[in-house]
Amino acid sequence: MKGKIVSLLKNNYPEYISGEEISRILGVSRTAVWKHIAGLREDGYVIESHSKVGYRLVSSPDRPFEYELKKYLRTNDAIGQDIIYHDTLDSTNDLAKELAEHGASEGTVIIAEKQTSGRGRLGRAWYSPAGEGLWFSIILRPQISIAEAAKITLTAAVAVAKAIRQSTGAFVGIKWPNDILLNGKKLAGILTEMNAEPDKINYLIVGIGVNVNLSQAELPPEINGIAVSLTEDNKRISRTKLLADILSELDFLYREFCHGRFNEILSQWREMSVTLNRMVQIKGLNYAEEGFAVDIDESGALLLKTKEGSVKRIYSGDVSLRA
Ligand code: BT5
Repeated sequence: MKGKIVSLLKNNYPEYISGEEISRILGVSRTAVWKHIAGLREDGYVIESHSKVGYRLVSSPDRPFEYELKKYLRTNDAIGQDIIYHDTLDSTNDLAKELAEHGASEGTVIIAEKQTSGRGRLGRAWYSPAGEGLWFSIILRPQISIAEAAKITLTAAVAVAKAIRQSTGAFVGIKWPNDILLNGKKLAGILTEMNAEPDKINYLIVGIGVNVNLSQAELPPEINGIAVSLTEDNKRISRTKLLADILSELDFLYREFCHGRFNEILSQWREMSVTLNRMVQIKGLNYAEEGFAVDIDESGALLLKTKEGSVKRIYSGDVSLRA
């Protein structure tokens, strides 16, 4: 209902629309209209009201509510059909898992304005303050084996990097396997988690965090030197529009993936990679390797040429780029 009221207000802008007319068009009582207007004001919409003429929208908050997001989405099928928005969540991946367990459909998107226990890989913390970033998860149910799951992370990385480049002009690159970098610092991260049986995946949760309007000064000391945001000054970027662009791109690429066109995605990944063709150091849970990053293979593994001259396939780990 809130979305319908916002639409009416926007369509009538700059004119006023009376409470009576809203209640007639939407088939609800005037008291209900009044309550929804009060709710919208709490959400950050600035709505003028005058007893004789009714309501007029003055400004909208940049918050990715379902009804704001859907106006920009260009997804045909799955992704973004169902959008669940919360002010605060522990982690969007956790709610996504819970919903996936209860049968939520493929493409359901869970968004939080703020996360209190946002997670990275291996239980690392992901800083997710209110109002300035995009913290969201997508439920996918691809018909693939566990071994192929890494391809989804690569697909998501291409979608995020492409959408950011196209929508903001920021020349971001992808660092294997899951980082989006801007000027050598981390702008976005992807956490893919899954529920699987030996021969099939039941569901995948792709969690994505993007720093959009965070100021460098407010980044906690432990990430101040390594993290970056798309904009830090007064020029704010619309999170709603950027999220819609990312979801639209992911929807397109995911369909390409499902139609067996992963090679095409892989070549886009290579084009945007900042990892390939240079010396890197890789740290895993119980190993460290240094070498030349030659390529990634079609399963998403990094091919590392070691000093000894052998080429090793690396399936997971943290990469540091060497000069
Ligand atoms: C990642 O892990 O990069 C995956 C991050 C995924 C976050 C999203 S937000 C929505 C969804 N819900 C969740 O709970 N998570 C996902 P990893 O490669 O392990 O990187 C984690 C490291 O990045 C941390 O140890 C910090 O050093 C750094 N870091 C933490 N917060 C950051 C931020 N906001 N921006 C940049 N770097 C950050």
